[in-house]
Amino acid sequence: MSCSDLYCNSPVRYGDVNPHYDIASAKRDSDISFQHLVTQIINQTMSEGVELVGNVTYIVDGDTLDINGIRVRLSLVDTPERGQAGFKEAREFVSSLCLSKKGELDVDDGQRRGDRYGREIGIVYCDGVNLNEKLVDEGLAKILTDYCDISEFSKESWAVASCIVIFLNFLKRVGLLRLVGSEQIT
Ligand SMILES: [Ca+2]
Repeated sequence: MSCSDLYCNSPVRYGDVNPHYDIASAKRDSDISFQHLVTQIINQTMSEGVELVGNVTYIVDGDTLDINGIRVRLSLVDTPERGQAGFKEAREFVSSLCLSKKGELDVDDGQRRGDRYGREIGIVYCDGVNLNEKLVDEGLAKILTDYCDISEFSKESWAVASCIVIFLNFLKRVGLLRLVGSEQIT
């Protein structure tokens, strides 16, 4: 956001709507077009995007890393734990893609309170590459379906196929879906 924008010196948090924002006076007092104003307001009220940008300082394992020393757990993906097959491969893949590079975190709005370890949860982009998606595409991670019902990212292309199965099974359990007879959807 440049300093020609209306919120430049505003205390308003990214993603909030400025309560002092007056469209009429702003339009009168500036040469910003009405369409520009509408676009700004829409952008301000949409789901928050990247909220943390920094250097990837440490790789814990395939699904956990530090950005500027802040521990981040990747949303919806699960890589092998230490001692399990695939642990080393996943960790090394994340190291090569992310370590000492630019890391951006889009916090999962559905898991904004973090997890029981106090970690932030979200999608991490390493030099612009969606790490969550990349791990799934490379076969290094599976979708952690436990959080499909609350995650902001359940409908992302890399997660939806696994998450939709959970959703359909839920509908079936509660009797709202009988399309597949008595067979379990897998
Ligand atoms: Ca978000």
